[in-house]
Order: sequence, then structure tokens, then C-alpha cells
Amino acid sequence: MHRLFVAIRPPRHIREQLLATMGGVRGARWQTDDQLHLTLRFIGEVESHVGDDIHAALGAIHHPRFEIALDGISGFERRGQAETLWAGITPQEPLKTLHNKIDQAIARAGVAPDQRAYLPHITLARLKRGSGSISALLERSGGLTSAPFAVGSFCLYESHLTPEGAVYSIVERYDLD
Ligand code: 2AM
Repeated sequence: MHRLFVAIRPPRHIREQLLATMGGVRGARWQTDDQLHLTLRFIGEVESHVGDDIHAALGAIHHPRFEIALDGISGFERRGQAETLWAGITPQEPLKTLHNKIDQAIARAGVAPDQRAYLPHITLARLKRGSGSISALLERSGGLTSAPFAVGSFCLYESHLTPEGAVYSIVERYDLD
């Protein structure tokens, strides 16, 4: 089985900007450079032959290149406790359109459509239990914006879960038009 997802690898200067914002929050496990990505579609565990069909479906996608920018820090919390911190993205429309295209393409490979609302984000940190609320954490971390940057490709990733955290590797890269 392979644990797969589709994501954009941010360019080096954006990853450097993200890495430079990290720090200053207790109980945060910050992502490493290798881990930084913008998920377009989480797939989950699939058999090798389904992975091959997904690869073929992704390769047939046509989508124009577009530009996005970093837009603020936010996070996911559960029952008032922060679980992750992430960088938001603007504008979201081109990512949502590409997400929908990927969803439809991989449905043809037999993957059930995404049931969850798609919220584009780049995870920066995973937080220990009891880190407090997002708003309390963000009082201590600065804002984050970037100049627009070009997205010219997206990637199929494989995730390996290890005790030290997830290790992500790029399986294939697909160029936009
Ligand atoms: P996250 O960073 O907010 O956790 C690989 O796990 C990528 O897929 C991560 O960016 C993760 O988002 C995203 N993802 C989306 N849905 C997921 C799910 N149900 N399980 C694990 N990761 C998921």
C-alpha cells in the first residue's frame, strides 16, 4: 500500500520565508524544508495498481499556470486547543479549481470524491496537546505575507509515517500549461 497525496512544492524563496517565520511558539514541532507543501488533494492508502491509475489520470490534466501568495498565519484547533499552525494562501480560486479537476481525474481511477471542504494551506507546525488556543498562540507570532509567486507544476507525493514525523517524497511532477 502507498499513502499518497497531491501537492504543490513551494519555490525555494517561499520555503525560506516560511522557515524564517518559524519559532517563538512553545510546544510546536516545526516542519522541515523537505516537509513544506501545499496539499491539493489528500488521497490516503491505495494499492500500487491504483497508484498507477492515479498517475495516469494526473498526467492527463490540463490547467493554466497561475500565481498565488502567502496570506497570514492561522491554524486548526479542536475543542479550543490548537493542533496545527499554517500559512494561508491568496487567491484561493485557482487552487480550488485545480483541486476539483484533480478530484474528478482521480475519481476515474476509482478514488471516492473528497467529502471534506478544501481549504488551501501550508502546514508550518504541529502542536503538542495543551498548547492553548490559536488566537493566544498567534498573539505571539507575527503576520506573514509574500509577493505573488508562480505555480508551474504540481506533484504526486508519498507519505511515510515515522516516529519522528511524516517523511514526504515526490513520486512524480506534472507541469501546468
Ligand atoms: P495537514 O498538513 O493540514 O495535516 C499529507 O498528510 C498532507 O495531506 C498534509 O498536508 C495534510 O494536511 C493533508 N491531509 C488532508 N487530509 C488528510 C487526512 N485525512 N489525513 C492526513 N493528511 C491529510
